[in-house]
Amino acid sequence: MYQVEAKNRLQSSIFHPLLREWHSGNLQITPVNLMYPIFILNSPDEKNEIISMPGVYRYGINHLEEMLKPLVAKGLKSVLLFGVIDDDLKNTFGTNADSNDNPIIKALPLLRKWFPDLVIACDVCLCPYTNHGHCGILYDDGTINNKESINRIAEIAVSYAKAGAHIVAPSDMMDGRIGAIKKALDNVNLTNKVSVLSYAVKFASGFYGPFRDASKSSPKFGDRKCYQLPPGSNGLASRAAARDVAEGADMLMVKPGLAYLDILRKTKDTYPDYPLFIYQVSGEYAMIYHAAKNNAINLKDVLLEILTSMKRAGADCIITYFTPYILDMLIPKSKY
Ligand code: PB1
Repeated sequence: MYQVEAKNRLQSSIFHPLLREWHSGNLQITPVNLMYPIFILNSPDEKNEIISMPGVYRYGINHLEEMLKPLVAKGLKSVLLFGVIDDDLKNTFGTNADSNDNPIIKALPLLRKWFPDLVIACDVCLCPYTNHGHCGILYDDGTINNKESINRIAEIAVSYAKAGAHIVAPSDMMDGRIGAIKKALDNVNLTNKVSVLSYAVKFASGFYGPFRDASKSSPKFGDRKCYQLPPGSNGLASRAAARDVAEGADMLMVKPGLAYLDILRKTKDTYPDYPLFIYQVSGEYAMIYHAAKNNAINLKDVLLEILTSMKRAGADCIITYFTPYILDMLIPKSKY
């Protein structure tokens, strides 16, 4: 029987109106171009503010509906889910990541029921669930076992797909995980129902500190420089994007944002046929927040300026913790 090549399967990019909109190009900053990252705790009734990211909270499942309802009413179109579990639930394989008591697995069917039009992306990685805090499976010597890692990442992606994710977004940066995920989705006949948003061009950045605090996902030893791109690597950035396109990614991402707008532009120019996401990461959020808090900048003006720079540099969608604030900014105010 004729096998359609992964990158020629277009249905996974068009099964939802929002995906179709992303593929249709949209030059204004509207809710369509925003994706809101949300931290979900394994304790259902807990809610706590993230010290390193003032104004950003971790939510137990029982807080999600009440938190999201007003944002969806203001036009929120998509969210990106991150699980946060207690250390005693972590192990070397990140077993909790796709277990029945994983906060993402539990939240997905509820979010789909409460907000049928909300597009739900799930970050797929091992670092929030491993006791070593790395994004993959390790050999005994502490180095990355790439083959095992991509199999495990693909397993987790399928679990989130089965639980109701519209999009799986692997942030692990393992070589070949996009192809592994696409094949795994194909094996369970979900290729045309779940989109793969690849963190294709992701750098080993100093801007991730607050997130690692938020999701308790710092590496227990070493760092992530053996699997995240060196900040100066133009060539590796191009090769990473080319690799993930060839393996069937439906959408691409550059991360972090502000310090990598040249890479964003180059990626968009090279792959104009792919929706391109940019992640305004936790360190960028904290930097802007504290500058505004200390009256060094006007939050609304500078945030709008930064968002505009990201759109100008080619971003189709901006992943930002400022989403609630921006939704309020976008609500047309009566002039009189
Ligand atoms: O906001 C952020 O800083 C995002 C951090 C990001 C989440 N996808 C990763 C960066 C890191 O901690 O290395 C998590 C990696 N899975």
